[in-house]
Amino acid sequence: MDITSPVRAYTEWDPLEEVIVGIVDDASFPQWHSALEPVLPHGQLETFRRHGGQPFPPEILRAADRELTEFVRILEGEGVTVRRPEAIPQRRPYSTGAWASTGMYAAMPRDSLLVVGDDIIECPMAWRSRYYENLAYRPLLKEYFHRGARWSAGPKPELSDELYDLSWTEADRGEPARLIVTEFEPTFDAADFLRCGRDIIAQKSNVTNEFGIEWLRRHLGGEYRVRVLEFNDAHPMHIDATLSLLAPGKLLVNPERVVNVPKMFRKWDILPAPAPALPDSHPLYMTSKWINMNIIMLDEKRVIVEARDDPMISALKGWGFDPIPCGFRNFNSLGGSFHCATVDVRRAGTLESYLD
Ligand code: ABU
Repeated sequence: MDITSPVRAYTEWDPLEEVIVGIVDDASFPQWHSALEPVLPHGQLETFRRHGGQPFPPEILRAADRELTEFVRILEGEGVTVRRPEAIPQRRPYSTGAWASTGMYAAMPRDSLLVVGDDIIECPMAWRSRYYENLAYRPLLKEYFHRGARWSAGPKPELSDELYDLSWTEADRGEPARLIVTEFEPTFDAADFLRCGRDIIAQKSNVTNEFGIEWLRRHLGGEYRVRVLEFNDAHPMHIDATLSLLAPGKLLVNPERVVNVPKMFRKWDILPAPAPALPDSHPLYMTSKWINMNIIMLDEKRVIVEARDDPMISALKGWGFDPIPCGFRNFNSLGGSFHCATVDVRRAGTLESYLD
């Protein structure tokens, strides 16, 4: 392990030193594709069919951009170095020969880049609209590599029709979730993984298959245990509105999705997230309201929370944390919150075990 590497993170809570924060430049509805259907809120399917390949509403993007500026100001004020991706055109068509698409955004680095130890991994993402998303981060990746980081990438996926269950329908009540991705090739999004020292907590989802998890397991090698959990979530895509690792021994859980707390956390305090405060009228194009759980720890105490989420702020204070409010509701409309909008580049700390 190169301790001088500019990339180094073992947990979700060690003191945050450097972070990439996403941008909303050119952010656009992804072109319609069957892979979207299982994860979009029901009321949004028609919006995506109609507006695929067009920009998100400009007033939302302007307001989200202002929120990001404030988020960056807060992070820097707390002593964190903030880096930003490069704006790349998102509506320029591209094709592999087998299919064509346009892009989406570089707003959610947590989805496309996974940091484990000193390795920064470009994820083989399952959505065609995200095929080239990592180009926005390439200047940073090259710089981190030159300064001593390890830089890896999952096998570039083909994203041909064989990857998708084109006959996908909702699971019947009580059945496990049906996933749209097949095992044709490895795919995963970084946001389906959480770092807990030597344990990497993972879930299978509509973008992360077993093949992708196995690729990551072998890539990481014997120092880490990749442990796959299943939740009560009929439309899984990303684990970070289901579990949040707040500190050693403190786990925030989505009370609807985590019906039985996994045994590995039996010695931890289990903190059920308060019900989301977002009103029904607030547009959420690509996420559930449980995005209220998508917070980022600056260390074992300081945590950035949506400014109007009073129930979450009170709950965190009551559990001994120091919440720092930041308005982020417009950014939430694009499908994420503070955890999604960031990727931890470096956190102080060493590789330890926290779970049985
Ligand atoms: N990464 C966002 C997850 C949103 C959700 O599970 O509702």
